[in-house]
Amino acid sequence: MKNKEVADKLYEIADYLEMQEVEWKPRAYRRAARNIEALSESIEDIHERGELEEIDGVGENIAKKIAEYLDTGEMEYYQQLREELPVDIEALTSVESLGPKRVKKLYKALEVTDLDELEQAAEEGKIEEVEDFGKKSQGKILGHIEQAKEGQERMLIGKAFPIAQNLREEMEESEKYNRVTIVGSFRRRRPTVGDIDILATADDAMEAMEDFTSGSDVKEVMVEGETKSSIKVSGGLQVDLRIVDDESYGAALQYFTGSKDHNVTVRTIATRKDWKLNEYGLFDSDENKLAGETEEGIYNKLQMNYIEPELREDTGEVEAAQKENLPDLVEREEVKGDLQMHSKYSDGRDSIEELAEKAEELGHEYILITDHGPSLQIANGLEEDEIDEQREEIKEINEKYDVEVLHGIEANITDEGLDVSKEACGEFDLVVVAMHNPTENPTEDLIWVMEDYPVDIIAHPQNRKINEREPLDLDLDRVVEKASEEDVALEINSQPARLDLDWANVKEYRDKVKYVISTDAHSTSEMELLHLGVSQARRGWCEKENIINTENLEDLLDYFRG
Ligand code: DGT
Ligand code: CA
Ligand code: CA
Ligand code: ZN
Repeated sequence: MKNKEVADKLYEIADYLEMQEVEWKPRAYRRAARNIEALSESIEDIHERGELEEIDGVGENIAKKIAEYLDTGEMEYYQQLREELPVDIEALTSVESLGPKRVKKLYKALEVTDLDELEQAAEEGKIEEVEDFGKKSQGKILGHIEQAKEGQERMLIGKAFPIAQNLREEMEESEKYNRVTIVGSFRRRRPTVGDIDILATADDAMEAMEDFTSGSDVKEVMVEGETKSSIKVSGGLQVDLRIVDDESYGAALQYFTGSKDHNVTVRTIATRKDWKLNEYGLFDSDENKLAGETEEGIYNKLQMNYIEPELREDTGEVEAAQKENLPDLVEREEVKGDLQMHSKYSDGRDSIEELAEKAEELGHEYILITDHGPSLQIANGLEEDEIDEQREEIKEINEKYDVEVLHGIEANITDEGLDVSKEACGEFDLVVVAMHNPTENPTEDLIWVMEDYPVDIIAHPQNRKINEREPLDLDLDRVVEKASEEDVALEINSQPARLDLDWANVKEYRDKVKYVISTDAHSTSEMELLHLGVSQARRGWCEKENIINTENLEDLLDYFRG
């Protein structure tokens, strides 16, 4: 599947065009790229049917370029842009505070083309001399280069998801493999993954490996062996495949799911009994095999409950499993609605009606429309008359559809306060607030807004962007205390780069405050991301009771109004 590869090319084209200060075109390329990334089907299949133009945001022009790339492996337009400005745009713009236009300035002034050259120029103090840069921005660049370098190595799980799922499906359909499971950090749903680890059984291991290393999406074969192979697929993602025996499949699952720290703790339990645990099984001191076919078998033999993969981070789960005290983790099917999404009224792609239709398809009982408040100009925030218009439209839609469409807003907290008046807040079904740019005193500001306004939910409380932007400097103890006092829920946001509140904090505060899981979708396809937020809630040990949008509509509204 070349979806990510094609999307990356289009993103790069957008950046190159932005460097050349071309208007509106960059947005068109980014939109197309985002939609291609979100496809669950492979773009090669769509191309084969001649239906590239049916992808949202892909017009004749972009479709031609994609077709050229899929047919020949090259895209002339891209090559041409790259020759004009031969810089590693993807890497350079991944440095926080550097956008395409500033990258161009650095290239023109200092011929900086990649991260190493950028680092060198900053260290030598050359950047502060460039027009529009100063000592401060030079310092900032230096401070963020390391993060950018790391960011290149770990991929967001949301990005890796379609690639991994597709690989797994292809393998499941092939006769070369019998059982196939994705393990490692992916199975634990860590927010970022270093690589994808796959475990399989096969009648003929060599044949299976050959099939794996000659797949259509293989960019590079790094290791090819009878039990383990490593390849690189589009986007530079590494995939490891291990072929194991049926009778030790459970032991291998347990071992290769990790985390390493979890495994160490589990192994200690075995060692205390004078037993041995490895990827082949659990053995007593006479090498008799006690368990290994299933994971449950191993955990149970060690006198503990089965531990869900999301919990295996060595944060107390082994002890809880021994005491039969593990949480009964919340499941995707238990979530009854989605409490953050954007329509065309602000920066979303689709109409409220399209969002409602999609919600019904997903089986939601309710959704909350939360377009941005007026202060978020870059996201086309709503003005008062648009809010009224929206309210009317939602009334009409509610007459046509079974799903309950609630009228909300994502009001923005700035140094000037909340961008929606108290009165206006009172008119919404639910009020979501967020801080999209840090204020002088983020903790104080969140607290007084909760005190003064009828707030229901704090969206992406830490406002982090994984690999890109540090979380807000918040005193979460105090925010949580106030939120709990005011019946305000904290959001677990499902956007791949956000996954905010972070799972470790989710775990820390789960008995002190309630959560909601939302997608913050900017299109109907992003409404499918809910499972990512659910997985982070699970990593945070949440049960159904911790998540308010597992309640039906009536109880949900009672909670917030109570
Ligand atoms: P990643 O790839 O950095 O996102 O994280 P993981 O957890 O997927 O780590 P990875 O790919 O290096 O290895 C997959 C799993 O295999 C890991 O979670 C635990 C197991 N494993 C690999 N090497 C070792 C090892 O040297 N010792 C132990 N105890 N377990 C290992
Ligand atoms: Ca891994
Ligand atoms: Ca690995
Ligand atoms: Zn937001």
